Amino acid sequence: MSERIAFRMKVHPGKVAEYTKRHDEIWPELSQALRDAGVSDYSIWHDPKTDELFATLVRTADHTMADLPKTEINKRWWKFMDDIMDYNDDGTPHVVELRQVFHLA
Ligand code: RM4
Repeated sequence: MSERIAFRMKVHPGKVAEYTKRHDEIWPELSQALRDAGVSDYSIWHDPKTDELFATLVRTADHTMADLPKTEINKRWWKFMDDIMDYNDDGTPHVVELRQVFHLA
């Protein structure tokens, strides 16, 4: 069993090229940590009009995504990314969770 989720994040104006580059060169340890947490089929799309990022991913029923922020690798990645994305005051990326309203299987 698995589920697909979707959420929005935001990149700073003029920073999408850098954002894309960093993801093209994503740290293998971070990809591994995501996979180990039960995440797959993760993609992020950019809206050039608003600089919003639209992400979808699939996660297993027994995923451990909630534990990811506690891992060293995730902490390092979020620190690395904090100059080009919108963040909350607590040092986590600003994420808006989205609700699925339609699905054609
Ligand atoms: C994003 C952001 C997310 C992370 C992806 C891989 O820019 O940091 O939290 O899951 O990168």
